Amino acid sequence: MVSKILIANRGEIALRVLRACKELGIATVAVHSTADADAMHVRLADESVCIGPPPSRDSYLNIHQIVAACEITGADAVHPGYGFLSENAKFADILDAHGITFIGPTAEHIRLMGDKITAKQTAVELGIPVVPGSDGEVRPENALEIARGIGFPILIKATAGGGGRGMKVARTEAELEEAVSTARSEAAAAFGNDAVYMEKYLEKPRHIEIQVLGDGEGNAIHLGERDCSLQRRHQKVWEEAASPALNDEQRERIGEICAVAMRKLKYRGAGTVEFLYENGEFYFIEMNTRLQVEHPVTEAITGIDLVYEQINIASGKGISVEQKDVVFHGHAIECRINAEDPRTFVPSPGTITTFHTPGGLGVRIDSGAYAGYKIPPYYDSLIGKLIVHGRTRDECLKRLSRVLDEFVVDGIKTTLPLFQDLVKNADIQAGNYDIHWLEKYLASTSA
Ligand code: MV4
Repeated sequence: MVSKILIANRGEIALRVLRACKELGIATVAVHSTADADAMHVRLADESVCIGPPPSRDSYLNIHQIVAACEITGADAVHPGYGFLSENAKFADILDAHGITFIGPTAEHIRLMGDKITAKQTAVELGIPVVPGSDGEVRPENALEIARGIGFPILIKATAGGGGRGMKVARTEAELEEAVSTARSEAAAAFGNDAVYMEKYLEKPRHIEIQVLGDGEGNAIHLGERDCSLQRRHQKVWEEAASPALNDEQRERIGEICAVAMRKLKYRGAGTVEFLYENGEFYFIEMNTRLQVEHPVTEAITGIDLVYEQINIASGKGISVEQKDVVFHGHAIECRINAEDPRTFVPSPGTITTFHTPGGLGVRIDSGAYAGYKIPPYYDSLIGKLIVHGRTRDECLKRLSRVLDEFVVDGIKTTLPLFQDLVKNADIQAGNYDIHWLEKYLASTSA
């Protein structure tokens, strides 16, 4: 049982988790840094604890402070949100040692998926299709032989990586040695681990991810896909469900592969299996063992509250729906509204003077922002998410265009104008884009 949840996060996701707790009748504890004393998640929680100074490492990443806040308030469970400690196996272990429920997978599954080589090996064992590549780590002395076996172009990735850091493309044999050496030193600098592996480089894939839920006892379901191909520097900008690239049969097939895999793994909680998709084929790249920023598009088309499911699973109540009862309705698009210059993406912290949010059918806004709110400079620049739902993709796009016209944020720069442009773009309207589309578009429109 779970009766009081400490939310170890801030911003819109802390609010998102709070809302599910309230609907479940579970008491909430907010934690915050000194920079977030005026934040909405602090105001709306039943109790709050200040856990340290502004830098994340001293507050939202400070495990001891968070455990102490649980002890002080009597919280019996922690929801980590995304980012911060959400995929920290040590945190899950420490909570366990204190008899506090971590609302998420086992520490063992977090570790398994946190190492990209063991994640990929596990995917193979579970019957998930992967990108052709090296069998584990590649040492510089074996690189050429392994690369010849895979075939060029080759992508070198950090074992400890994720999010695109430490990746290097080698298009020819001549480029290989330097690419391996650069990837290794970048990996060492970024992750303190210079191990790398190799994959066939896919030139123009889409990024399609499958949402899964498992009860930890061998029952698991999938909730379809999200298309997250529209990214800039590995930061997602626009996500949608369903993917404009998939038909029902492809969705069923890859979804079922993931659900079966999660049953075999006895996966617990919410997870996302990430794929690259090219020429009708799916290639596993990573699995995220957390709730993701873009989860609302899945909620919009399934009607299933993912945080409610996470909490029920952690309470031992299992998943509230069976696979046969999961039905997809219409189309949803999420726009990440960042406090950034819409052209340069330079952060724009400061005070929001006007915050007028749109409304109407099919509109959801997840945000902790309000008029008078001062965005602190210490954290990521996401100030809100706009999620629009329609019966068809076309209806969703038209609604999004209307909603963007209503949205007013003054006092700071935001990425709203970028979405005004994207929603009118012919490629976007046609669903005709891959993982490189947005960066090419931004380069072509920067005059
Ligand atoms: C790839 C790839 C092409 N081929 N793997 C980037 C982040 C990391 N999660 C995986 N990434 C990629 N892996 C192979 N074999 C291209 C990328 C990639 C990418 C993937 C998803 C979304 C945006 C991307 C942007 C650049 C590169």
